[in-house]
Amino acid sequence: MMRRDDLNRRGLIGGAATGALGVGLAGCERISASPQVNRALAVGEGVTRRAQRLLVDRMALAREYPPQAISRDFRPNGTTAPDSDEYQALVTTGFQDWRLDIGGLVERPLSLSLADLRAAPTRTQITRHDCVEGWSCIAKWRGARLGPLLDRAKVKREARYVAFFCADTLELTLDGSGDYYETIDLVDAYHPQTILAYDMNDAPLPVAHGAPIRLRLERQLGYKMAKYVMRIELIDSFEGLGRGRGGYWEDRGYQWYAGI
Ligand SMILES: Nc1nc2c(c(=O)[nH]1)N[C@H]1C(S)=C(S)[C@@H](COP(=O)(O)O)O[C@H]1N2
Ligand SMILES: [Mo]
Repeated sequence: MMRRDDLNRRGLIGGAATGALGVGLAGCERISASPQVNRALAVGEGVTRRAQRLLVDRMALAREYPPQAISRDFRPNGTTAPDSDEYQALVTTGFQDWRLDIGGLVERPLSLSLADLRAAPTRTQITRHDCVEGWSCIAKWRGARLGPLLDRAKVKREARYVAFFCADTLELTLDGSGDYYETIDLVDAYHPQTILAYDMNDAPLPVAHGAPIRLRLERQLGYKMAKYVMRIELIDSFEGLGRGRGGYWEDRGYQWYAGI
């Protein structure tokens, strides 16, 4: 039976990413994906139908809701106000001096302002946020789609994951392993609903929910959706980050792939 691990070994998940995937996937919008994904979806390339189905499933859209479903009070969780002087200074100036750096295994590192992000290809979605602690809230998110940004940065072939580094430290440790970070693979990075959200319910993202931007990754649990993202890096392994398991909560025992 073909499992996610097999896909990984075959290099279908977590490969380098450029190019565009054609139309016609059930329930999907036009998706730009990695050459590996494109190849896997093409017929007669030696990839089993089950592997194709797994990939198509990974790319299916999360459920979206009508405006009436939006939660009156969306519960903030984890860090609700990073306390570093650096972050406080950014808040004071309305994030005017904030830049999102996209680097690592890319040919063209980017440094983007909020205005740059607002001018980038965008998506708006009303989705449900599920926290591993057992609560859910629905909100409307608007943000820059991650895929086109990665295309702009030109992801190198050897890249397998996208790492998000946040402004907050959730646990004070000597080695910095208490800093919040997350990693996702390139299939998720290129999913059409994967956005760097700068608006929540038609207003700028509040500090409690991750200002100036937070990741929305609608097929996975809440802890994957890094708030206060300061820097993005394309990497080939997450062993060297934190305690090596791919994220702040993963380092403390949670699953790396938190599919819902
Ligand atoms: N930087 C950062 N991102 C984070 C967290 C955090 O503490 N710090 N908490 C995570 C968890 S467990 C959840 S459920 C959501 C909470 O998002 P919310 O505050 O918008 O509800 O953010 C996730 N992303
Ligand atoms: Mo959570």
